[in-house]
Amino acid sequence: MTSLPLPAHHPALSAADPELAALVGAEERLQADTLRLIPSENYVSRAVLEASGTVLQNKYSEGYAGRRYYEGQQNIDQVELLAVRRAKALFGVDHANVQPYSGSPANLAVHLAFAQPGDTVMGMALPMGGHLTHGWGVSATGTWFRGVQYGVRRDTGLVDFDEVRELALKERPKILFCGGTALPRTIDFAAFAEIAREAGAVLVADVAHIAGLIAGGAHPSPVPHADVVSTTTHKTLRGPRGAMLMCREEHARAVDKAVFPGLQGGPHNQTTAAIAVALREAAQPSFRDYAHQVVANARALAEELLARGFDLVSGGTDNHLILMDLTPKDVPGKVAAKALDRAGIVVNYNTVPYDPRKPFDPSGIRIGTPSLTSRGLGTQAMAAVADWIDRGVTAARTGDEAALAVIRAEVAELMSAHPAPGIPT
Ligand code: DSN
Repeated sequence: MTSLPLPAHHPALSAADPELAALVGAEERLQADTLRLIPSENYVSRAVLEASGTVLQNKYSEGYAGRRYYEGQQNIDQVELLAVRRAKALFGVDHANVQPYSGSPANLAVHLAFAQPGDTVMGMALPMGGHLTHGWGVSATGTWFRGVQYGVRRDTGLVDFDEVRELALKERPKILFCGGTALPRTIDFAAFAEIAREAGAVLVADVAHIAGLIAGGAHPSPVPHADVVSTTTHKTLRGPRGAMLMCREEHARAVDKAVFPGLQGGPHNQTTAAIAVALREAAQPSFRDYAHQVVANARALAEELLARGFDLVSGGTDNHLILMDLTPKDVPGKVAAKALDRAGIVVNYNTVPYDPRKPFDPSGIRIGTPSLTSRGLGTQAMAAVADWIDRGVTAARTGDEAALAVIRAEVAELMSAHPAPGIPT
């Protein structure tokens, strides 16, 4: 039995399973006390958390609203239709499917909808900033399909559209993915769309990282350009862990069929409800302010890091994300990430383009500003954040645990002044 304190705001859980309740409480404290810089994470509101924990999870509802394989859908149909309606309005799309369990199943569903096993699919290489599910070799999308991959230029860290066009015209993929997980710059959806048209490919914009920025008007929308938009709902969009596929009407049937019955069974209705809540939140004027502040904070943080001699891939950022190559600092990414974690700063180690090191021990770290912005930190706080990272990376190199402990105390003090959304104090 753990000796961790029980969270008083989870009375039923604490009474029924104190061991688990204590771990939940500990995670709440960890998320409250630390500076969370992983760019794909965020803090959801209490309303989103409550919707995720409702009795909607007790219900099976395979199928779609009005066409279910189970009875008793009077409320579930309304929940799903509400989420769909809000997604369509927020992103300006013809069709939205809110049932994918998460981003990877959503992208696999796209493969089922538009390609046959063995067909060629094209996406950005994982070590260049792409995603596993865009045809990378170790993923089902790269073993059941024939993945071909583009990258970024070594000198600029940016996509070379001449290279993408040349590859697409040579390989003629059925699907062309744009987007990824470590892309600090604006995605030129129009340029990708032109190449996809020339090559006869379906263009899928995977905007999982930037969906909230798009909803808030802080990043251009893929909607006029892409055939399909794939996104998770839990990153900058600040919803529950889930995903959506959005598309033009002409692709609606193929997408729906691929999600169910092609890939999944019953949708997670409690998640659908929480997605609906998050979409309502994202349609408020305050969310536009949030999205623009995320970008302003990332830009300010990038400037502060550059001023401290950090090497940023592509020289900076246009969005919420910064990718740093720590080679000039003489510290491997993993060593730095683990030291920063001990200092209360949570990042992830990451490959950088053309990384000579291995993915499990790469040269870089990846950081972002969605979570700290959700806690109300503004550009004026970014000098302190950069300073902590700088001191933390130096301490990682010299093995100075005392310096990490000092940073941890300073971080906790700042965080205590900025309560975390969704976490009772
Ligand atoms: N795992 C997500 C990320 O951290 O970017 C992508 O799937």
